[in-house]
Amino acid sequence: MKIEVVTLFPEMITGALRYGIVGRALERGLLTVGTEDPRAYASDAHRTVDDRPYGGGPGMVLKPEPMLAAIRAAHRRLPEGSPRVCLSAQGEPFSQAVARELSGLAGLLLVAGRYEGLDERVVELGIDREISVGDYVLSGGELPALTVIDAVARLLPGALGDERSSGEDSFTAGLLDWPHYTRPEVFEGRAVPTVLLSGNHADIGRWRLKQAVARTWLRRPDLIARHGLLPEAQRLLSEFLAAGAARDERSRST
Ligand code: 9D3
Repeated sequence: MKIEVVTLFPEMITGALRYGIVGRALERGLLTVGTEDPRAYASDAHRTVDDRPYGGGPGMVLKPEPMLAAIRAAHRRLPEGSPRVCLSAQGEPFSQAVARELSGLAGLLLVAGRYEGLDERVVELGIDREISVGDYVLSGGELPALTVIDAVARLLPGALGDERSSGEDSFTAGLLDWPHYTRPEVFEGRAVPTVLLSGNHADIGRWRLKQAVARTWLRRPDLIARHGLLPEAQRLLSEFLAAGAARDERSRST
């Protein structure tokens, strides 16, 4: 897969991609990431890329000429038909489903804005799709672009070791993860749950699924509303809730 990022801060992108799974995917040639700096297309001696907003008000807007020139230059290096995606707080919410969709592409252009963002005519002429990474205010599109690259890269075939798989199994799809433990067996007075030392893999599997379902129910009920629960997960959640009700009943009388 080939990705190009249009950004005023290319080193934010290249610097962050050297590490971990994405770094290895780049080394293995599963992925290439190039950058294009709109400042290279600024026409004046000061290399100006921003200007005051028509209509007044605070903040600056990215000038259209250098921005569209950079988008077109980067897009020409990508396979025909590669979508041009702008990272924007006004975009559709990023999700694992969007990451999966993008990971199937041969090429992807990401445009990171700064200041108040792009001139709307650049969006009309040079952008196919807008993506947001969540409902909070960032200072630019670079960290969102890196988020998209990271989520997409780990889905590319060969990006994870053969031992790991990016696809969740059907039992844990749409659930939060269960708690993890490693040595020592007791740490600062806190013991590892005994079931994990039992060697009984059926019991361990049920315990993990129960933990995952309980956590999801407590922390992210929206995920359960969206994905539903398989009968086995539903049964384990009922057990968890019944144990809680039983505990509440006991503590009421003590
Ligand atoms: C007048 C209000 N503006 C600033 C407080 C709005 C605004 C402009 C530019 C808000 C954020 C930004 C920069 N953000 C992004 O480029 C961005 C973003 C984000 O802020 N949140 C979530 N996802 C994204 S994707 C790109």
